[in-house]
Amino acid sequence: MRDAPATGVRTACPYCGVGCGVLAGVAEDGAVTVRGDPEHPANFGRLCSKGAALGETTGIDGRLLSPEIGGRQASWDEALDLVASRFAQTIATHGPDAVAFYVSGQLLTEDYYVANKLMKGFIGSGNIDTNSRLCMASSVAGHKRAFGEDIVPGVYEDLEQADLVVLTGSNLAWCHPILHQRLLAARRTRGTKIVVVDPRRTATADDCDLHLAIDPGTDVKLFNGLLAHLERSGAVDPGFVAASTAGFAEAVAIAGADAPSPAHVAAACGVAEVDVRAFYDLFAATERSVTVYSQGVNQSAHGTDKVNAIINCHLATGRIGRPGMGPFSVTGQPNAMGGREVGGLANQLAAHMGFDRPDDVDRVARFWNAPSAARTAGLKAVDLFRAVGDGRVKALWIMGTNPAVSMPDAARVRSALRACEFVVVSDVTHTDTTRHADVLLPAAAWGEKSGMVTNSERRMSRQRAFLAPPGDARPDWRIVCDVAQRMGFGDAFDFDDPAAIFREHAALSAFENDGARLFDIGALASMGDADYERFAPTHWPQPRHGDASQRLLAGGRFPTPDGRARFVAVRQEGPALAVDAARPIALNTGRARDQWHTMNRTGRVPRLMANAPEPVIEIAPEDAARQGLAEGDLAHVSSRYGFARARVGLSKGQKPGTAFLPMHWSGRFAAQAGAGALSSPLTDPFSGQPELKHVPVSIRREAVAWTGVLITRRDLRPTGFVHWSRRPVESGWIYALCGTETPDQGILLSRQLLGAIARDQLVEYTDRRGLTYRAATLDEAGALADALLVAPPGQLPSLDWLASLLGSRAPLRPAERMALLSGRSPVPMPAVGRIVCACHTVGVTQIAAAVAGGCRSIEAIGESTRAGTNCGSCRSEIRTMIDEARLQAAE
Ligand SMILES: Nc1nc2c(c(=O)[nH]1)N[C@H]1C(S)=C(S)[C@@H](COP(=O)(O)OP(=O)(O)OC[C@H]3O[C@@H](n4cnc5c(=O)[nH]c(N)nc54)[C@H](O)[C@@H]3O)O[C@H]1N2
Ligand SMILES: Nc1nc2c(c(=O)[nH]1)N[C@H]1C(S)=C(S)[C@@H](COP(=O)(O)OP(=O)(O)OC[C@H]3O[C@@H](n4cnc5c(=O)[nH]c(N)nc54)[C@H](O)[C@@H]3O)O[C@H]1N2
Ligand code: SF4
Ligand SMILES: [Mo]
Repeated sequence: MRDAPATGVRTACPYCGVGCGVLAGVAEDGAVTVRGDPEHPANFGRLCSKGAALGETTGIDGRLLSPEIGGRQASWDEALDLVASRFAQTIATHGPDAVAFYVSGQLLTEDYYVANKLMKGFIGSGNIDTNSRLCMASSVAGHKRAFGEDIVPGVYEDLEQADLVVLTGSNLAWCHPILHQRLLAARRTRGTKIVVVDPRRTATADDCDLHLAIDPGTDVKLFNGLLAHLERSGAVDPGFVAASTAGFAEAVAIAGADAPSPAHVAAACGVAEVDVRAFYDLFAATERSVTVYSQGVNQSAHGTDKVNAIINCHLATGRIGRPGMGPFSVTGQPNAMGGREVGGLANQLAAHMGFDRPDDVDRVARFWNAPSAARTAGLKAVDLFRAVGDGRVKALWIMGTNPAVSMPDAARVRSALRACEFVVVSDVTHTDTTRHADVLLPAAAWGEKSGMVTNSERRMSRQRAFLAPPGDARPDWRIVCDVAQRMGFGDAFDFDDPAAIFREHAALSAFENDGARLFDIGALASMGDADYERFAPTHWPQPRHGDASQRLLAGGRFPTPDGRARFVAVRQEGPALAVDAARPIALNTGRARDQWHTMNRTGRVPRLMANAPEPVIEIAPEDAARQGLAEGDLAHVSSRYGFARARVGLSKGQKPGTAFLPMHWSGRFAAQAGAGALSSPLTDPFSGQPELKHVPVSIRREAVAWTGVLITRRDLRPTGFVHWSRRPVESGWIYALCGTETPDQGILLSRQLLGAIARDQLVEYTDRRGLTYRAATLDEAGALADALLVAPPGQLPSLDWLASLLGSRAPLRPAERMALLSGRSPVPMPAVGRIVCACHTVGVTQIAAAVAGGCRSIEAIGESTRAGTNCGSCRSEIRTMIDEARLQAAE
């Protein structure tokens, strides 16, 4: 890690919803340096492994540098004219609902605002949806049912002021690492109890007092049981329930019928009764309780009910809106919250207004002076891509998201994109989605664009540019405004800069808002350009007059017509698709520690790829044994929607009958390893969010006959392989290859990938039986350019040395040349092994050596190797290594 200067441009991290402040600078040699902003109230100077590696993602390698039409370079004028005219023609012939936008929680608020304004206000269709449909939609729907508005009441300090934090369906340690570190620090001084509810034993579950490994999808049962227990044990706050809520009696009666006893809940959720009782007693007895939830709750065909089952328990105890208390849906993307403010979901209007209220529709239309504004909700993501597939939507503009990978039933989404008459994609790089674009628009990336983002605790922070966009790249808001202007809506999109857009967004939040909508940032509507530039992280609401307190829903008033919150009576229902004999395993998908979504940025950083370098499906040892699968085998996984291949990883943290595949692997980093191809498009009836956490699959072993590895400086696209994956190393890539063909065919395929190389540059070797092949090429200076090794499974050497030769770019010494084809260093080199600590690049072998040398605590390992001393995300893995060593010593 390179140390950043003490000063720099104050900006915000573009990854998760914690929303950490970053100080970014450009060193004299042009390298971008980053460090945590000590003054930012989300992180107080800390960054996780992904944030700390931001400086390594800003290069122009792989960037889109100019607009493209049908694969050829074009000018902005030509591209923008074409987009505007094709959209206008489609609307003129087929009506406004024949076009759509699919956007992203990674856009800045200003980008998002103008995209929504163009579609809903001026094109006059509700057809703008966002990847937040796959992410936060169930929380939004649950909040609206309970509170009348999409309100996250709490702030991060609540996690530090609580005595009990329940983390359900959240792998906070990996997905919101800095917030998790804040919680753990508070726990050290306060003794906070942590309960984790997750079918998997995650890194988060490694640091808790109680882990309830419930069966997938049984959350409603667990929380219904809790509500019934709170009532039985006298933990309900009758004053709050009477004064501030409605529907308690019915909700508690149904919960009691659905989950009559801890014994029943234990059996239904597949956990021990003593653990259920322990959780219920702890919750009943602890006033300062926060329940944090995320995708294990939202990404379900009953996600909205799960959200309300949780909120019900907080309403019953009056634990909401007060210090150290409340339900807390943590947002995933950096501006998921901002997207909800501008109304980016197809069933929302701007500024927390809704299509379900005619006054709101009219108000937004008047504010925008847009008489033909949309009056009805548009298509939600899964339905939207269906409509694209069957030709109802004929022109689609995708911005800042990669649906060919991240949508469920991804094969169908790809064929919809292929079938669509006109696809526009705005991105910063080529992706699996850009392959389907008729027009490709190069967007300015993080560090090059300016605007606002809002984090999980409703805190707005500025992203600020500190680099010039490369080539012709432009910020998204400008691209949208340019198209709007060409479609004849110039007056409404005549913005000079993001500040002007933000002021309009703030003004709309306050427009005819007498306090009925809590999202009110009217005080910012008159902010001058200089104040916008200086804007320090601030919570909303920020009304012109009235209450700007940080915690919302305090005092027992809710933004419903009668001011009362609603209990929602819910019943446990099964997952949308049940496992059966043909597909006996419930596949769960989610995140790895150091990767961001479809890897377009984090997949290019060697140290972020080093912890989990290949696509791995985690399976319980019992299930693996039944299927004849061993660690490292290649598995063929299939659901009713499609298939994927990944390496087998045996994991005791996986419940028998379940498996876990990371969502990250796109076609740019592996062959057919995408979770989206397997995932289910069946959705929650209220939120439209798909059940990404549960799909029945069968898993079988592929008989691998040969394995290979290519270390190369070149960015290649393997084709024809049963399986490959790649990871970056310094100065190049490592491709892991394998196949079910005969070894000689494997050698042939691999040599084709190596390509035609002049014979004088090539050294090669094939064994007599034709099972092993080794080749290496050197550049003019005599440094290693490529190395290809093919061998029967299990017989490839360690790659540390060859990778280091590639990285050094130094001419090889004679001894090194001699050793090249063996792949083994002529002199012993310190082994690193798979990287555990991505911040300080410390590997398994180094940590194991420190443990063997007597280090028996995470702190001791940190002192000896530096591992675990920066962001802390790897501490649970280090602890597991120490524990395993202890166990072995005891045996
Ligand atoms: N490293 C990293 N961090 C990220 C991201 C990333 O790509 N990489 N993405 C960001 C985004 S956009 C998001 S939305 C967040 C997501 O953050 P999280 O929601 O914390 O992450 P996931 O891994 O998707 O899922 C969380 C957990 O839900 C569990 N789960 C599955 N089924 C169930 C169930 O039925 N009940 C319960 N209670 N739990 C279940 C899974 O086992 C998993 O451990 O992360 C953000 N942070
Ligand atoms: N199976 C399965 N699928 C899932 C999930 C899961 O848990 N399991 N999780 C879901 C969730 S919660 C989410 S949030 C989604 C995320 O899924 P996606 O949104 O598809 O994932 P990203 O890889 O973040 O895609 C963002 C794209 O925006 C581009 N980009 C970056 N900066 C900019 C910019 O400034 N402007 C523009 N125009 N483009 C930019 C990036 O290059 C990248 O291609 O995946 C969902 N899909
Ligand atoms: S926790 Fe990590 S990924 Fe999330 S905002 Fe902070 S530095 Fe970025
Ligand atoms: Mo997300």
